[in-house]
Amino acid sequence: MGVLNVTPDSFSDGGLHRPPERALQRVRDLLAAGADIIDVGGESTRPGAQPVGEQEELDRVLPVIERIVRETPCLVSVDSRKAIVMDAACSAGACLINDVGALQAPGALEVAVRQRAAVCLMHMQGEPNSMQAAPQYEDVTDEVAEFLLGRALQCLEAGIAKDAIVLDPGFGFGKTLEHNLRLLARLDRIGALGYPVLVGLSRKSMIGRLTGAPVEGRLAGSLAAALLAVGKGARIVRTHDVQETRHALNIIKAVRQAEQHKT
Ligand code: HH2
Repeated sequence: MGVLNVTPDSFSDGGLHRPPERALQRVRDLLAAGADIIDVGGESTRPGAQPVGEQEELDRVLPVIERIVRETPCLVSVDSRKAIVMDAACSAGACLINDVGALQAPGALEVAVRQRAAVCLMHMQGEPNSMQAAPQYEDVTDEVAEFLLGRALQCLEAGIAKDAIVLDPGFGFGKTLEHNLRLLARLDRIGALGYPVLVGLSRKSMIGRLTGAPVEGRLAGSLAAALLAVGKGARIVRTHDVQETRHALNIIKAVRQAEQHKT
């Protein structure tokens, strides 16, 4: 999953892809680099981010989604917490709702059902503008797993198909470095819930903390984290660096295939 933020303030690509023409070029580059899904976001959820109004978010994402759907063959995901944005994005052709709020906002679940969209349910403790202040858990993996399972069951009850649900532990969303590491170490526990797992580790501050690198120097750390996550069962990797991630994943794929041919 390649990231396309059409925001002025995203932590790593803010302001880069705002005019639709530039966003389209970015999409073409991401597809050529091997992305299967493009995740379009119009509101930054980085720690401390300020919320964006509905109309502003719609104005940011809709023209881009419309053009991607019209002009490229890719699957579009909309990264939003607002029901009205999810609805308009799906009507414009997005097929996956990626919600860091796990469809808890009023009307969000109903939109996903009505639009027959696939959904990515992410765990977050608190809200982006305050979530990193003092995150606390008894056992982060158990709590995240319990939350995600509960949300998945709500989706099933509402009529979303089981194979249209993806779970994401939400690295960096209301979690300390230790929480993130613990979650990554025990990611197989999230996979054991029976749904595909998506991870978003790309360039995040946990990588910066472990390497000392600024945002633009976090590629190697991000790749290592992505490979670890896939080794522990992650099925979708959300990344800003599609080509490099695809290359790294090719190695895992080849080794897995070799494992099956025991000659
Ligand atoms: N992380 C970000 C945004 N959306 N969605 C999912 N499912 N999982 C994630 O880990 C995730 C996400 C934050 O990264 P980014 O979009 O690059 O930054 P910003 O929120 O500043 O736009």
